[in-house]
Amino acid sequence: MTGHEVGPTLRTDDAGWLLTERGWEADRSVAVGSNFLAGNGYLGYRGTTPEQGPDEYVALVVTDTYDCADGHWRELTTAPNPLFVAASIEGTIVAATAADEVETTLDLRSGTVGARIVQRVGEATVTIDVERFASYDDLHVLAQRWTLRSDREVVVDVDARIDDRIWSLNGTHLPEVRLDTEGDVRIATATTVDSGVEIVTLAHLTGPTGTATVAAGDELVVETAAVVMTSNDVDDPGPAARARLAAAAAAGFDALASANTDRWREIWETMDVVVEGDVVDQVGLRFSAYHNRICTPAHTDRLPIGARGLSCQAYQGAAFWDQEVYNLPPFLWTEPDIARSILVYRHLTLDGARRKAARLGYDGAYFAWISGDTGDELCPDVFFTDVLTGRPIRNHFNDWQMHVAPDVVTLVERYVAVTGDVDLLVDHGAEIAFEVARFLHSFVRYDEWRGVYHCIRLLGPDEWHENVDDNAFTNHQVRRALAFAVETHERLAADHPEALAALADRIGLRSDEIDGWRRVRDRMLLPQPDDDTDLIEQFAGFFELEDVRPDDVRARLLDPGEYWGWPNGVAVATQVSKQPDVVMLLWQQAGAFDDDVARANYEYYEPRCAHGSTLSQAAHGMVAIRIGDLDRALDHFRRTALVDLRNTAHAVVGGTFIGGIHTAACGGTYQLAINGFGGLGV
Ligand code: IFM
Repeated sequence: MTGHEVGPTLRTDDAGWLLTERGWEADRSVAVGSNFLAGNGYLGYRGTTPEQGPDEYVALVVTDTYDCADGHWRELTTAPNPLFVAASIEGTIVAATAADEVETTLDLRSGTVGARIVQRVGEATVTIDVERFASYDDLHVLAQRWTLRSDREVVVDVDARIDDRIWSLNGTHLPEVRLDTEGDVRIATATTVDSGVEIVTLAHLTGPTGTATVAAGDELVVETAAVVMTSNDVDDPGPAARARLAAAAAAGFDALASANTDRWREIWETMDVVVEGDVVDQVGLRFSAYHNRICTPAHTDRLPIGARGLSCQAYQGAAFWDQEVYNLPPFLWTEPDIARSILVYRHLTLDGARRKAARLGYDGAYFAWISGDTGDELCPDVFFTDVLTGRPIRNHFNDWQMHVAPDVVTLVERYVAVTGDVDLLVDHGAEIAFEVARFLHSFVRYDEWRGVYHCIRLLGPDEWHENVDDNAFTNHQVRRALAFAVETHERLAADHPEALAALADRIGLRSDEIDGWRRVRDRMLLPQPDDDTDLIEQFAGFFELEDVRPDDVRARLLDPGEYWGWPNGVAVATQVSKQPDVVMLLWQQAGAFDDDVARANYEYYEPRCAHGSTLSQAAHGMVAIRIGDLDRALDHFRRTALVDLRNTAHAVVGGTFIGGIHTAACGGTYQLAINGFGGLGV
């Protein structure tokens, strides 16, 4: 196999643009389908081959189709598959799972996914080549060209249609799929079971279906132009989708491909970062940039970036803090309008955050840990199962992991600082900052004895330690968000008094509230480096926990699938963290601590971190760069850039499927390249 080795079955070309996966292994199919995703922020089509189905995790994930089925979680819906094409010869299906050779490719320059299947059928050697992309020129369009050749004459049964067998993670969202045919157009119409979103999937097929004789050396070509539209796009998606399909079909595959390539060329003009050195680093970086772009619904400010993008339904197609801390910052430098629309999304979903705050007894807006189209909390009470007892584990991600609220405010602050876009602050950011400040003010607890405010009973970034007090990262972020809210109030009072008055009127903001924010800002307990060791304690009492390393606690597992965290996991009574926490603080608030503090804490906490989240390596890499440890920084970069390509994250934890593209790792990789090695700063 030519090219440079990325993984045992994966290569890249000399230029670092093309990825090639050899073979089809059932145990890599979750990862390969995600890695070779064709997408455009509106839809994602997994990197499977055209004859495959639910067993191989074929999925067309469509944004803005949140639905709750069979009493499970609210998640995005997977649509009927318009790109299904299967060939049988003498009763034998030509299929990746049965082939002698299979190759899947991704050309990152144009987001074009390719596949080659070579299979001996009787005396003949049959080759199928596939090219497919999700158009950036028309986000509703998918196009595929399927070409069959044989070295001997064969009689082929071609089955090309919309496949209504749908892989869905949590229940059946489309219980009835109506299939119709109008001339060359196949139509699938279905409505989500709970949310009532109508999804129309159309396929225009060019080429033979049924039985065809292919002479040796001849080609049999099936081209599919497909369109997906939903009733969240337009009131009546059927006619709108037909009009788009007519245009796409008239243009044909080559014209659609060249329009898509043109759009990608424009994107890469600003997004590409050239690595002088290792081509595997280069392709890892481009792969990350590609996925960070296609997971982002840049066409709208109504929708979030999912933690797994549109690569599957895991994590419900919804945003975590990952969105602001990992996915958004790259766009500050490349396409600031996209960064802006992500923040506008948070503004538009403030009501959901207000509902969460009110439900839990707080003021203001408490952003959801898992946030979909409305901003209401999507995170279920139970995420994992105790594999030893079979009992559900009640985690408190949804009610205690409150740093997400100040984290969003931090990005409003950074966005305005980098872009100078004060309009965003006036029209959207101020309301976010004020409502979060209200929430924080109602969340903190005053200790009269010491004269300080505490944050108690929460989760910091390290999710294995729940129910902790005064988490250093959180307390510092809370203070920063309050300071920003106060500054924003002062700035608007000075420069935009009318806008401030209108906003204050609308949200009923009183001047004594600002005094309250100032008071908490000035008296917030802020864990500081120890005078002797420079160490910052992760949370109150952390240093009293057992001081062991990840390998020590791993050795205590009774079952490899055990959940390590709260309440009874092996890490809970130890200093072993799932992911960076103090190190996260040193990244996000780099200016607040000097290099000696950064070094001491990196050296202490990194060996105690299990890197049990794909968010982990990028944060460590950023701090390693800061302290000048470039070797370790490069190691962190490679681990984050290649986590999906090498499939080194666990696909199932505590009984929960969490496969898909780790989009935070993608954004983190890009930040390591430009903010870290590239020197642009945090
Ligand atoms: O937001 C993260 C969290 O920090 C760790 N678990 C996965 C989430 C989604 O990526």
